[in-house]
Amino acid sequence: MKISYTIVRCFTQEMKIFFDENQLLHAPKHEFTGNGLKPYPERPDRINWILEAIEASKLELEISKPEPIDSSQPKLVHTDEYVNFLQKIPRDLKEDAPTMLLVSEARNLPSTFHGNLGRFFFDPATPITASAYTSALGSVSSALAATKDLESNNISVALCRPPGHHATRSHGGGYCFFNNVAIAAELLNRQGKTVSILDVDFHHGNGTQEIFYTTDKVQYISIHADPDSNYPFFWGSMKEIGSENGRGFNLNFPIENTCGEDDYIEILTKSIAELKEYNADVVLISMGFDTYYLDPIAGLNLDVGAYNKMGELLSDFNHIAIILEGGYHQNIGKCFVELLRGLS
Ligand code: Q9C
Ligand code: ZN
Repeated sequence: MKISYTIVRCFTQEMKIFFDENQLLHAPKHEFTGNGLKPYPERPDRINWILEAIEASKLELEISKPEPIDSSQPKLVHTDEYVNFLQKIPRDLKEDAPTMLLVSEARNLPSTFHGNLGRFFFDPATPITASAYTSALGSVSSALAATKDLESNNISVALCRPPGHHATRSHGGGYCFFNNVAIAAELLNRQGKTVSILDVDFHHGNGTQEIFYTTDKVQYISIHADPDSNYPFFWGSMKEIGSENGRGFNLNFPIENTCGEDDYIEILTKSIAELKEYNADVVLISMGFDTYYLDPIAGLNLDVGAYNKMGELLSDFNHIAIILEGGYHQNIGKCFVELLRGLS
């Protein structure tokens, strides 16, 4: 037991953080919120906040550029027509979002980009820019590089931005285009490995849940704010346990918005017991920091110390990759550093 603990520590020293500069290109200005336009919270600055905090910390970490990928990787989980649509975003597009969502069968398929947006997004609050495809592909490449790195290291990190866990097979939404964690899990499955995904973003990862709903090769566990009153509303209840072969391999833990750190850690501890029982070859963490108490769009009552505890609890696992999802306050840098300290 002592030995494996020492190994984890020693690998932590060589922990690699993957990030591609293309991920910074997608920078919409506004988000439609239902009661007006607000500044877009999912900003490129989020990555800089994290990198600056890592630099200021005394942690020895290596920032690495991932290998470039092409459209065949997102197509491992997304439909060809969705990926092709994003690949063909007009180069002169400034910023756009659907003004109508297709919810029943279309009798006319429009020829324009704007007209088609409503076919490929499930909310009007995910603005698209000319760089969305390039940035989303960069984000996937970071997730894939981090999972590949687990062949030689115990822990790795992918600074994914744009995030991914809301993206379904055929639709973007919730600031997400390609489901980074799902693409990584699918690739691992195809290599014969089982995967657990623990999603600790404030919001339920509806995309990830749906992609693996009928398989027992990926266990999906999510702790998130109760969808009865929080985005994404239509998914995330405890009743959603998976179906067919996947029955019992989907676990949702909805929590009250007022939930404090002790309650949160208790549910996290329960989730970790479930992960241990499933005993996957690889554990992927959909890591959201929008549970932080100052988060501008969400927020539970977690302070920086909670992320240190989270890291400590997760340091028990042998092949674990941290995949960034949400978190919109400047202090996500500090939260990230605490998570890494806990893991090491
Ligand atoms: N007033 C992620 O954290 N809008 N996506 C919520 C809140 C959408 C969040 C509005 C939130 C999506 C990855
Ligand atoms: Zn979120």
